Amino acid sequence: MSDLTDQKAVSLAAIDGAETLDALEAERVAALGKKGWVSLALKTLGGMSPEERSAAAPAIQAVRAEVADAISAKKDALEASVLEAQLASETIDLTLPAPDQQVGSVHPVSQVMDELAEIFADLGFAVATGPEIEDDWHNFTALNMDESHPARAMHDTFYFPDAAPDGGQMLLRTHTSPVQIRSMKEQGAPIRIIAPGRVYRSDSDATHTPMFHQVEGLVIDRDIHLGHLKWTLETFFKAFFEREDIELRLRPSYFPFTEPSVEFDVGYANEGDRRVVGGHGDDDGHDWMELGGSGMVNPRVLEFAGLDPAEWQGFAFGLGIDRIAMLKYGMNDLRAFFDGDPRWLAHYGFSPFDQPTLSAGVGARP
Ligand code: FA5
Repeated sequence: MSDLTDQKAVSLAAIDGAETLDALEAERVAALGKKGWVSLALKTLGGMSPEERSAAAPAIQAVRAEVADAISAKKDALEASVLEAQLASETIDLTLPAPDQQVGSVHPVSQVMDELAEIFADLGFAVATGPEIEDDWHNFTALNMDESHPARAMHDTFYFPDAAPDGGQMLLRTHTSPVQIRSMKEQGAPIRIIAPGRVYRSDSDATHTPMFHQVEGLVIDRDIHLGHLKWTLETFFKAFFEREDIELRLRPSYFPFTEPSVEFDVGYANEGDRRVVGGHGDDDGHDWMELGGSGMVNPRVLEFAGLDPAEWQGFAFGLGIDRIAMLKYGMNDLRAFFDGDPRWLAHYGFSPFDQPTLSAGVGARP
């Protein structure tokens, strides 16, 4: 028994002197492990008579409990000192600026699409979509441009070798106007939609790119006239540019799918190399910029789309989204929009957290 007392004293001293968790673990194995001295002492109980065992067991169990308690207390103390050392060495300076976080930015075209959807939603317009790979019939024929129509030449585009379901050609759509046909065929009348999206033409200079964006507008009802068109466009541009002094000029024009047809221009001032929207285009230092085409939907188009022109009429418009983005946010070369240069996007992009809302003003603050 005195052996046990000696071993206990040695072991408790070693536990107390352990400087690391590893050293403490070694002491635990030496005492309480399978071949540790406490375990061996417990094994000797097996060879004793019941009387001897009940006399010896309490002392051995007491030693075991004392050693186990000492190990657990030392473990807590060592862990606490490790934590303290860590806290002392890893100080946090709360006065330092926060590290830069890489947040992506919203492309101006996406931003402007969100802005216009917000404004037109307020005017009661739903958003419609159509395929970018379109068939000849929806892109041209149903819009009153038959195969020999010269207006097709102005929409030179990219054709696919595969035939369309009706035997015609498949092509990259040249405008968003085919969505007019698809929406009228699907929904019938009355109808009030906008259709923003990508369109393609073989065009390339500072104000024309082979891929660009348009938004189509279509209103079909029983008593719609050009006055509604002008009010809708003017109301839209005032909300979009967040200015009351927007002057819109409607110019007679020609589109096969509208009759009468008008192009609409907006007045702007040249300030340095920037064009600032607002004012009358004929005033000093001002000019007009064409933003899109429009008109009353041609009765032949209504017939192609399955509507009776004796009952229904309406207006349609199409405008260049990239153009109005340039005008609102001050870019001067359209080609840079689609170069994919991250520096351009860092400069002109918008915060993804800046959602356009009518109540806060639809415009993003770069
Ligand atoms: C059309 O595409 C007609 N579908 C618009 C329309 C719709 C008229 C409904 C009547 C009724 P246009 O080809 O003019 O029209 O193009 C409309 C606008 O798209 C132009 O005013 C211009 O803002 C923009 N646009 C045209 N070509 C390009 C291009 N290559 N790059 C960038 N923007 C372009």
